[in-house]
Amino acid sequence: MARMPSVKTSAKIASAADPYKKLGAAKLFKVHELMVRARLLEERFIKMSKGGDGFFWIGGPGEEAFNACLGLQVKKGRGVDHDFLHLHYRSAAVVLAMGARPVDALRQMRSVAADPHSKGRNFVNHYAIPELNVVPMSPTIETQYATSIGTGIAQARAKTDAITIVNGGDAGTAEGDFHSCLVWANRPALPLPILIIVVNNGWGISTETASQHGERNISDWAKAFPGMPGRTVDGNDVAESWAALEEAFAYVRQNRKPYLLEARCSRLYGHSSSSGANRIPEPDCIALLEAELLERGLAKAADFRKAWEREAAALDAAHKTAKTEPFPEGETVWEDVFADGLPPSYPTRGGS
Ligand SMILES: Cc1ncc(C[n+]2csc(CCOP(=O)(O)OP(=O)(O)O)c2C)c(N)n1
Ligand SMILES: [Mg+2]
Repeated sequence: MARMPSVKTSAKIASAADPYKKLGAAKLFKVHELMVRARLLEERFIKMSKGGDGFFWIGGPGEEAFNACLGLQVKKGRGVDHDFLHLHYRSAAVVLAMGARPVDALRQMRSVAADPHSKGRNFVNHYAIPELNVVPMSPTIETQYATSIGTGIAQARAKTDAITIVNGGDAGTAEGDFHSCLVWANRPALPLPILIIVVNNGWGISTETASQHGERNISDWAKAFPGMPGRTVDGNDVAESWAALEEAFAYVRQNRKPYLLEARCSRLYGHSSSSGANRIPEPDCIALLEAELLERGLAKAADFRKAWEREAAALDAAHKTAKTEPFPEGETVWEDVFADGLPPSYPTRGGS
C-alpha cells in the first residue's frame, strides 16, 4: 500500500519547481526534528509496554511525515476562532508539532496522576488538550467523525477563518460516523468547514484494506458531493504531504466547505502491542526524508545524527521525570465524571 522509496532524476531535483527545495532547509529541518521526536517517543512507549513500565500501546510510527506537516499548519489556540482537532490514536506527531510535550504523553503511558490528558485513566496517545482545541480522544474508532460535525457547525456559524480537522483510519470508514460526517459537511443549507482526513495504512488490525474496500480510493467518496474536493497522496513523502495539506487547509479556510484528504502511510510496528509491536519492513518516512535532503545537499549525515541524539537525551530526561510520579488514588476515579461533581445518589460501589 505504501510506496517504495522513489528514484528521482537529477534533472527533477535540479529544477526550481523541486518541492523539497521550495520548502527550504529550515522548514524541512523542523519537520525532521518533530518526526524524530515522535518516532523516539513511540519506540519508547513500545519498550515500556514490553517492559512493564506501562500497559497497552497503540500509536503512529510511520505517520510522522504527514502528521508533522499537519500539526505545523494548524491555527493553534483555544475556542471557535482557532482550529479544532478530532484525532485518533496514531496522532502523536500532530500534537507534538502543535507544541505538546513528550513528558505528558509518557505520563499517560505510565498511567500516573500527573497525566494531563486523562489523569492516568486512558490509553496512551489519547490526547485531550483544551488550550489547543484538541478534543478528548476515544478508543472507539470513528466516533470522532461524528463529534467533528459539532465544532464544524459552530465554526460555520461564527465569523472566523478557523476550521475543524478530523482524522482516522481506512477501516473505520466502513462505519456510519464517517458517512454522517460527509453528509452533514455537505448539506447545502449549511456546508461545514471540515478538513476530513483518512490515513490509509493498508490495514484494519489484521484485515487487509484491499479485501474490504470496493472503492478505488477512500477519497473517491467525495465524488458523491458535487464540487467537494477529494485527493489521495503519498503520506510517506514530506513535500507531497506538506503541499497537499497546504492546499486542503486553504480551501476549507477560504470556502468554508469540506475537503476529503486520504494519505497513504506505512504502519511500521503493526497495529498495537496486542499484535507484538515488532518492526515491519515497510518504507520509513524518516529515512526517506533524510535521503531526499542528502541527495539535494540540503543536509549532512552529521546533522541528522545530532538531531537524533538531542531528541533522545530530551526523551530520557522526560521519562526520568514521569518515572518518579505517583499513580492516582482509587477515589479520584470519580473526579471529572460529571461537570457538577458526582450526584449523591450515584452508585460508587457494587457491580451493575
Ligand atoms: C467502534 C469500534 N469498533 C471496533 C474497534 C476495534 N478496533 C480498534 S482499532 C480497529 C481497526 C481500525 O483500523 P483503521 O480504521 O484502518 O485504523 P488504523 O488502526 O489502521 O490506523 C478496530 C476494528 C474499536 N476500537 N471501536
Ligand atoms: Mg488502517
